[in-house]
Amino acid sequence: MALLDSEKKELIDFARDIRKQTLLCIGTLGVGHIGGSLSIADILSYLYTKGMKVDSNNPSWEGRDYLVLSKGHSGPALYSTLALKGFFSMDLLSTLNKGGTLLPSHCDRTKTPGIDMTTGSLGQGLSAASGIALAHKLSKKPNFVFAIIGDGESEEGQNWEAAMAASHYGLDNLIAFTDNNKMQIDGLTKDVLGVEDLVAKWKAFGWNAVRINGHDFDDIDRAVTDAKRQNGKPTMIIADTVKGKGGGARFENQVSSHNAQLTLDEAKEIIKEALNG
Ligand SMILES: Cc1ncc(C[n+]2csc(CCOP(=O)(O)OP(=O)(O)O)c2C)c(N)n1
Ligand SMILES: [Mg+2]
Repeated sequence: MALLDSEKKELIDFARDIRKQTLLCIGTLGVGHIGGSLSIADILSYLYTKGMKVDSNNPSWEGRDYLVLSKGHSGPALYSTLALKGFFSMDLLSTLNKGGTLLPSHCDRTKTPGIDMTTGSLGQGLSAASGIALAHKLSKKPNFVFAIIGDGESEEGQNWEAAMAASHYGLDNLIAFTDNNKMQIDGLTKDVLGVEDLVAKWKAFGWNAVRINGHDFDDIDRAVTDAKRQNGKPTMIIADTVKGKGGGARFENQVSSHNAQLTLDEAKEIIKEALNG
């Protein structure tokens, strides 16, 4: 069933709030991974509003769905999502990556309520997500495990070992996204080490694979709904996204947005101009 207009409005508003808080917390610190955080804001908005079963009052609830943010450098977007949903106080966002913080620049499951896996060393998250999914399958538990990897991250060979294992074990409770923003730390992915055709590659590894617009909530909803109905196959959703989406001309579709300097005043200016306040 298609999304209702009211649901879509909620998702759009929440994604804008995620982008706002991401810019504010990185602006407070002065530097951070802006591009890859802003590109997943719509996916996070969907997952934490509709896609995943979670309980902000009980982040380690056993019945929850899991998220492994394998591209752990995008932590600021996930922290903003979790704070806005009440997993922890909004005040914590201004402590991003400062001494003693619960919000390190890359995700750490031992520090932050709602973070399911420690990530940041690219290439490992899909293996962790596969392990969590296999454990739940063996225990006949209904939880879904979500993962988000980067297009540049897809160059890491360990992803393809995870791909084989997840398909071998028939992990239909594993739903992964590739945040396909076509850029990585120091260039265009196609120039550094091309990874396409991603849909053909994941299908060849035995996965259900589909390509969507990662900023279109109908597309995201259809792909996740279909993934949850799969029988015997994990799903990879190749989400075409724009790096730095919502960050204005300075950050949108710019390789230099990957890890960039930003003052709090500049963040507020971008929020006014690119995100309508
Ligand atoms: C194993 C490993 N090598 C290098 C890095 C440094 N690094 C951090 S982000 C990044 C680029 C990743 O590109 P992509 O996966 O496309 O991320 P996004 O565009 O979403 O930011 C690199 C090389 C790392 N974190 N881990
Ligand atoms: Mg990328």
